[in-house]
Formats: sequence, structure tokens, C-alpha cells
Amino acid sequence: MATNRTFTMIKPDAFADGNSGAILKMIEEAGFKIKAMKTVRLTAEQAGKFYAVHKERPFYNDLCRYMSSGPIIAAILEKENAVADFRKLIGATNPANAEPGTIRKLFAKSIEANAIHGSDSDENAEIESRFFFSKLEEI
Ligand code: IDP
Ligand code: MG
Repeated sequence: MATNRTFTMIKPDAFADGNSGAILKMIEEAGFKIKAMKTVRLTAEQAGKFYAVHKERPFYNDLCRYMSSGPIIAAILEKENAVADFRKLIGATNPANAEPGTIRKLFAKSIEANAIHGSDSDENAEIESRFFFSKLEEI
């Protein structure tokens, strides 16, 4: 996958609260192009696979429950320096530490229900995109 891409999910809390439109507007206004997007609901097992890297963390089971608690929006985004710029746009994992104006500062409820996901590397952006979208070559 091109390295000018990242992967995002609008998480169940933000989706349920009707914040998807406002969040997508911020993403587009920050210069990201939406290359692919869909609404899905993960099973707890699928959420567990997506977050397998956190398997040993104390919050893992809660995280899987939360991420499968309702629909999410999964999307592939394109922009120069996409991964780093998107992490900046979403803000710190814990909204208490997120910069003003970031998506998590505006919409996150807690360190767990933090509104949005952003890949942390080009490599993970590709792995995570393939988790949700097939035929990446055609996107
Ligand atoms: P990130 O989403 O900012 O990359 P990660 O450390 O990769 O943060 O954690 C993945 C997700 O797990 C977070 O976005 C959040 O939903 C949840 N999480 C992370 N740390 C905690 C915690 O200490 N308590 C509860 N949930 C957490
Ligand atoms: Mg992460």
C-alpha cells in the first residue's frame, strides 16, 4: 500500500453519539482524502484479533467488549505524511492529555472510549486496512 495512507476507525461511542459527520468533516478539512469507507460491527473475537498486540494489557478484554459494542466506521485515508499528521489530528490516547482542537479532545469520553483510532506506522496502516478491506491494490 502507498505510504501516504493511514487507517482509521470512528469508534462505537462516537458513532452512537452521532459524531461521525463532525469527525469526518474535521478529517476532510485537515486535507485527508477518504479512499474507502464502510460501517461495520465487529464481533468481540474480531476486535480481539485487531487489537492482538494489546493481548497482555489489563484493558484488553474491556477494549474488545467496547469495540464490539456497536457499529464503527472503518476508513482508509490519504494525505502526504498521513500516519503522523493523522495521529496529530486525533490527539493523545487519553483525552485528558489531548491537545485542544484534536478529535479526541473534542469527542472522547475516556481513555478507552476515545472516539477514534489512527494507525501508528505505515506498516500497521497497511495491516489494519487489509483487516477491513480486500483488493487494496484497487483502492
Ligand atoms: P492509541 O489508540 O492511541 O494508539 P493504544 O495504546 O494503541 O492507543 O491503545 C489502543 C486502544 O486501547 C486505545 O485507543 C483505547 O481505546 C484503549 N486503551 C489504551 N490504553 C488504555 C487504558 O489504560 N485503559 C483503557 N483502555 C485503554
Ligand atoms: Mg495504537
